[in-house]
Amino acid sequence: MNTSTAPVEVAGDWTTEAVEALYALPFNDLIYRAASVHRQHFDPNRVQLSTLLSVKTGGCSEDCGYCAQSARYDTGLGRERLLDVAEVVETARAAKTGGATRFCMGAAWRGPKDRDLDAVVEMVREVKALGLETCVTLGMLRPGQAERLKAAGLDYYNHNLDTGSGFYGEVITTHRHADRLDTLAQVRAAGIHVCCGGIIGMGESRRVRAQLIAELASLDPPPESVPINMLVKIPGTPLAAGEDLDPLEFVRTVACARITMPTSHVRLSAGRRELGEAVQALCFLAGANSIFYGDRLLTTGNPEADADRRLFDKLGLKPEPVQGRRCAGTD
Ligand code: SAM
Ligand code: DTB
Ligand code: SF4
Repeated sequence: MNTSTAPVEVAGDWTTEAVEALYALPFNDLIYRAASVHRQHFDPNRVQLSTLLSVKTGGCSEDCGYCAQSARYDTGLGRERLLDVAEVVETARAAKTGGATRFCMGAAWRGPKDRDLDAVVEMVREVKALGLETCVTLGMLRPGQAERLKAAGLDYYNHNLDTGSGFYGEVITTHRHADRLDTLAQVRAAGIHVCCGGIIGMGESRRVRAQLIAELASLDPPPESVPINMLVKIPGTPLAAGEDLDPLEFVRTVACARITMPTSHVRLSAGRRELGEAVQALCFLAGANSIFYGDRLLTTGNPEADADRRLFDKLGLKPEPVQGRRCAGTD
């Protein structure tokens, strides 16, 4: 008997209160609902694989309290140059050989200068030519920049809301939540798919987590790709000393993302090493259907590809082919 009286899927705008009510469901009811929604829109045994590369590491002007790459904190990372296009293309080719279908290039910038964008445009063009989906995360965009990226063949732009708008100023003071929305609007207007999610475990309340999910789900349309990151504590950053979040709260967050954004790919992102296999398995059950694949994220470690292949074998999961979604959708 299904003891949950609420409907299995609710369309339309999500309020913080409605998402809080999902979080408050008994765990089994929440996971059951999320798994049911997942099966309506996707093959539940397919997972999309994205590989990340930091193409410009460190020395960022912004003060994001979680970030290893902010120049304001002594995290032991120096400022590196922008990688050469050839170096990036080699790494992308290896990622494709390893089984990734999307290649995501990250830069530690507040936003790209037009000169920097020339090189990134070339990277996008060449990575796309390998037959990979392309994604970049470069910070805030200025008018015209999204169009240049689109013309080069960019499929996705990653720009996270990171946390609920009510908590944003506690974590970042050098730019505003509204600036993030402005860049997301430019990305949409240029016809690029949106990759937008957030981080949990930064000392925020459950209400803030519910606000983040509600704000993501209320983007119109919701992001095609939703990375859910567990904070990776970086020594030297203001958030390094906070308390650990219960991993089951991470699973609940994945489930809430799945229910509120039924046709989006929900990506189990930073923090997988710390979550372990059993919690990751619960996340896949709760509707996560994408991961970062490869032994590095941007500056920190990720499970080895071999370990992920063994986990997939244990769970009977298969990598998703490019554009492998089962039902018609927006991405
Ligand atoms: N500078 C660009 C920006 O801020 O959008 C792109 C790079 S930034 C590192 C990309 C995302 O990585 C952030 O929005 C955040 O969600 C995630 N991230 C960064 N550091 C993290 C950490 N220590 N733990 C979890 N997620 C993190
Ligand atoms: C996202 O949401 N998570 C990725 C990607 N988008 C760019 C980055 C995670 C970074 C984790 C910390 C690090 O490696 O520096
Ligand atoms: Fe890190 Fe991006 Fe913030 Fe810069 S803007 S400190 S790279 S999260």
